[in-house]
Amino acid sequence: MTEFSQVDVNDFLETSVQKLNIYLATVFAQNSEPQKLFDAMRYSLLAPGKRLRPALCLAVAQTLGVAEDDVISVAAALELVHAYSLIHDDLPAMDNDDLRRGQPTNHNVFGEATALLAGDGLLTHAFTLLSQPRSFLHPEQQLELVLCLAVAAGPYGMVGGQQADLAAETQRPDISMLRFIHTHKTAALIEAAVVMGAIVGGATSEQRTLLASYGRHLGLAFQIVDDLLDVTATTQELGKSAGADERQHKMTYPAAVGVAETRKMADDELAQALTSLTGVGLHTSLLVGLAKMSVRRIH
Ligand code: GRG
Repeated sequence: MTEFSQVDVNDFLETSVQKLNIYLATVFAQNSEPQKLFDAMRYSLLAPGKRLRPALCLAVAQTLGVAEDDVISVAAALELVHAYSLIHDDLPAMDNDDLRRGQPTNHNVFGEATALLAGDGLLTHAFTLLSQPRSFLHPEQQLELVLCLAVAAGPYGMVGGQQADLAAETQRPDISMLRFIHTHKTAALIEAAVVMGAIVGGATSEQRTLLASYGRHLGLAFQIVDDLLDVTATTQELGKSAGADERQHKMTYPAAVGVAETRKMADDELAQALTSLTGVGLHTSLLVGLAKMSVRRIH
């Protein structure tokens, strides 16, 4: 296994995103019916996202010596769940956003009913991808992958975090509530991405615990930076409406403690993510590079 420099991390991301995009384009067979539903799913799934969650899954699997072809369907399942969450998050009943990934939101193009169904279709199809027989995965591993993703995406993870986020809109800033929201709404799926790479790679339970901690802290840092960028970046840079958190009275760290303190909190989560990697007994420079990049991002 190789050590990765910063340039190699960029190369890894570029190559992975390209391969993921090619794979994602094949997830739904051409000419599937009803056409409007498949168009709506593809519209959001293939829109230019950062592909952080599947890239992390690929990176952990690669760090454990797994060939990319043996993990790409697992990585893709994570992106399907993420795309579903974005479609539903943008709905009028949720954040009511008009722009996502630089293009009009799903419900603005296909209507609310189809956007709901497109989200449902992406979520359920993720589990089809995970449970289809695969020669390179043991059925027990597949069951673990299904369980890991279901827990992370469901009421004990992302959906629970989203409910808490909605409830917090009318409440005064509260740091422990913010941590609950970030841990569930965002970090749960990012942690799952890392753990799923570890499951495919046959990591030991000690390695899995350390990698899970890396993923959780990286996920927390990622959401803190997301809140910061909402205040500091432009709509064009973000590909979604800047300043939306303030308009929607969201509970965020910049609103609670200011920009400078929030930046320190992101750096602290990054440091904890990196500390988790020490002792994992693997060449972790790719994972270190990806964590640093996710926190120093500008969109
Ligand atoms: C069940 C009706 C129903 C809705 C669920 C669970 C849910 C809706 C929404 C999840 C919450 C959510 C969207 C969290 C935000 C996480 C986040 C920072 C998203 C943006 O991720 P990026 O920056 O986006 O990785 P790209 O577009 O680059 O993939």
